[in-house]
Amino acid sequence: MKIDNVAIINSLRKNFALDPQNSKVLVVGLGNTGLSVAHYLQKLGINFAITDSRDKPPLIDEFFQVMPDTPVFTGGFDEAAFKVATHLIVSPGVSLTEKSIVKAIANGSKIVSDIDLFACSVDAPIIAITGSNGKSTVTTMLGEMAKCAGKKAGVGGNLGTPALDLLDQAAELYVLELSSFQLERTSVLNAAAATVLNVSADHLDRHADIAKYAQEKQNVFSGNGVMVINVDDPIVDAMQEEDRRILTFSIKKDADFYIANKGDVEYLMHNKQCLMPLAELPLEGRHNAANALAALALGVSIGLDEHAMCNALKTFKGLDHRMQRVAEIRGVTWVNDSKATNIGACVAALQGYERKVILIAGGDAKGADMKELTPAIKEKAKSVILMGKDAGLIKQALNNCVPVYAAENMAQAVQISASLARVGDSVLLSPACASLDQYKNYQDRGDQFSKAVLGLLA
Ligand code: UMA
Ligand code: ADP
Repeated sequence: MKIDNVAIINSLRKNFALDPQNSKVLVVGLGNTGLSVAHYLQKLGINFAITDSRDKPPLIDEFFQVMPDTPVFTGGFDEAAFKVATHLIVSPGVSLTEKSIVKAIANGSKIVSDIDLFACSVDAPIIAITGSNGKSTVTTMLGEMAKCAGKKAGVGGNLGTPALDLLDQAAELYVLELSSFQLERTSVLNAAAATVLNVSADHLDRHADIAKYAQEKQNVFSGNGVMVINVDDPIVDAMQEEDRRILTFSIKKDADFYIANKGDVEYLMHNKQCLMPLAELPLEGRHNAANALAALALGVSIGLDEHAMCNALKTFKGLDHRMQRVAEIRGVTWVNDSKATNIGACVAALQGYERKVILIAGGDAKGADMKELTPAIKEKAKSVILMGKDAGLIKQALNNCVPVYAAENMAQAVQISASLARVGDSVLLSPACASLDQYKNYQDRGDQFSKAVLGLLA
């Protein structure tokens, strides 16, 4: 860790009264976050115990190899460990409404997140990116932009490398994707620039309602850095604070970063200046123009060169499982948007099409009201193939406004789609739901889709 341990300990003491000699730290969750926290605490010489409710957490073997002497409690949350803990470092996958955690907080334990620890440990500017959709795309875009501008950036957080593991390499700036789960338990983030890309219903099985969820997202603006605001989204627009430097972006109206026609050509614009033709952005969908504008605004706010940033956008390939073209077979285009794990992402995908598509959707709706999907499906889908746990909810919400077919698995969904598709059609996997009811994760779901599609060639 190329960081000054004394300065970090002082910061932890000041912000969290966390003291290596007297505090009793309990790390809750032994996944990627828990392991990164464990490495961090070990390097600082802070003793801790670790607990996970699962019998065999995924990284337990790796953990024992490097920290064999640390107390580990698995197969349930150990009451005794929570009782003595002065500080709980809780992984994002664990809800703060867990009984043991609620009780510990009532008894005076402090909640600290891995993002808090990270913020206490770096001097380089942090760019923080959250939102219901587009986080990974914008985070990756900005990482590429920094590289093109000759800056060494650490890129991670909810995407890829856990934040604390980024400390292992020196960086001139950090680009962090942050989830609502990470933000709800973070109190000292002071990002140099931050954005909430958009807010639409997601994770309502964990957050009480959309207002509470939006409030957790808003936490990304804590401190006094630049606020990058999507003025097309009323919930985000209302987050603007007085006395802050604000950069706005919009794909619909005038803003600091916006889209305008010059002759027949649409441009990405900054304050009346053409940055690049939109057609040179090699990504499908209008929502990706918004993502590009957000990334440009974030980059400008920390002084990255605009020319270099545009060069990065022109060569940006996009991420797998997001509007990814799998194949064109017998005149039918097959698109994998498996990462569309909520309604907002599916609606954005559908809105990108001029012709009606065949949509494959379904999975775990995570408590969302599927009726919000109906208008976009009515307008943009010619038929829908439903699968997974909440297929019934979607079918009910659609109320026969389009033909609906049931599939038990992806192979069947692809077969049904193939039988319906005609030359010139697109088949879009954009499930509007999480995948965990039927798949290991969204990548597994997308891979199974691609495999079944390519199987049609045989
Ligand atoms: N779990 C238990 N008991 C425990 C601890 C965890 O049952 O004691 C379960 C959780 O309920 C969850 C799973 O284990 O289902 C993983 O939880 P975790 O917090 O231990 O996971 P990590 O491996 O630490 O990964 C977390 C993020 N996971 C979640 O927020 C669920 C990862 O984001 C993130 O990459 C990683 O930290 C590093 O920062 C994943 C994710 O799905 C990709 N994020 C959600 C999203 O993008 O929608 C928010
Ligand atoms: P996140 O990290 O927030 O989940 P991703 O970049 O991984 O975001 O994209 C997730 C899903 O959301 C994909 O289906 C993608 O096509 C869609 N998406 C990306 N950007 C946006 C946006 N700005 N608005 C709506 N949907 C988006």
